[in-house]
Amino acid sequence: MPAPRSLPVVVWSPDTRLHHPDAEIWVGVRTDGTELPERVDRIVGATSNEGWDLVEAAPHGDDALLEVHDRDLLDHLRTVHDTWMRSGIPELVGQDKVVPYMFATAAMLGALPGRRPTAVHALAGWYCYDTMTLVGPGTWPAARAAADCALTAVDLVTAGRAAAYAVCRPPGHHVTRNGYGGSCYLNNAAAAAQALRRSGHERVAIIDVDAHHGNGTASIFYERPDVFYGSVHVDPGAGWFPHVVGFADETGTGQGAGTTLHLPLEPGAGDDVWVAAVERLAEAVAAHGASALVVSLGVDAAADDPESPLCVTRDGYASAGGLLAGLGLPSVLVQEGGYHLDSLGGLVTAFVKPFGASR
Ligand code: SP5
Ligand code: ZN
Repeated sequence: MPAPRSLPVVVWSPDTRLHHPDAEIWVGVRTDGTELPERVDRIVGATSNEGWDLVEAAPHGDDALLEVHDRDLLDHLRTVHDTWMRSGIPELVGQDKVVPYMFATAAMLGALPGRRPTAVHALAGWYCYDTMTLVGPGTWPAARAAADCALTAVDLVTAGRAAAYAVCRPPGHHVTRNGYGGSCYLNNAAAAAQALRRSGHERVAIIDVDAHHGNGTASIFYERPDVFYGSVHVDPGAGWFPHVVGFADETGTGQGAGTTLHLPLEPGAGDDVWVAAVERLAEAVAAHGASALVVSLGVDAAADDPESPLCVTRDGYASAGGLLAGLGLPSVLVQEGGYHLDSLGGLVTAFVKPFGASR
């Protein structure tokens, strides 16, 4: 029997497993990767146990991606691993993943313009802004598949589903127009929001409940009046990634003044304050007049998660899902972070479930 139309539909792709970040370089040390392919298996397993429809992502062209990213970022991600493998570096030092060693920040350039480097080991840091987001042979096909998951979810919602959840992996909210980092390569949520705009929604809202501020998404839409970005996250000023942005006084600029809302929370914050913040975000979505919603669904704010100090429970995620589903908007839910394998699936289904309740 086909599932009733009101159940959430889950979009995935086996290709999202092709990215293998077996290591992250953190403070100069090679540490184990956290954003693992097994995340997909855990999430898909949990959604299957709920009996939700599972749909494989359909390939999409680059159009929606090119509206939120520069073409040269896409070209770089597609080609850089091949270039790296031909560069002699793997034979020289044994590094077969693309890792930057220098970054052309304002500290290096001052008033000088800076020129795109020719050496691939320098080029790596022209686009990647940290040392934790390595590129291997499967990174581009996986990142592209993750974007296809998000865009297929948009198609399903545009065709009349109330909500669709995309198992995007690798995640995307740290990717700016022209730079990547934070375990992210392509901004799936931004592409989804832009695709919803193109499908006719004049005002779209993105709500980001990942434990970290989505600096990529925020920066892409910071000057846009039509796409609202609201996020609850651990206070970057308390020492957490992305450290330099995500503060409450960043509210948008120019035409986009007032369409960004950042709600940073103290480390240790639990369900009461976190759910109250999500409620404020939901109110802001309504005030913006959005007719469609994108959720950047990171579940790394959970107490068990190794990558954040927030202490949200499964009940907290369920309440947050209920508040956002209660807006009654066509909704595209996009997976972001969440690294505790044993609790990952339950957190995701707790949040997504209210989007399938009769509306
Ligand atoms: C999408 C997402 O949740 N990205 C998280 C980016 C934050 N990464 C900061 C990592 C800080 C160091 N963690 C130690 C990991 C050791 N493997
Ligand atoms: Zn995160």
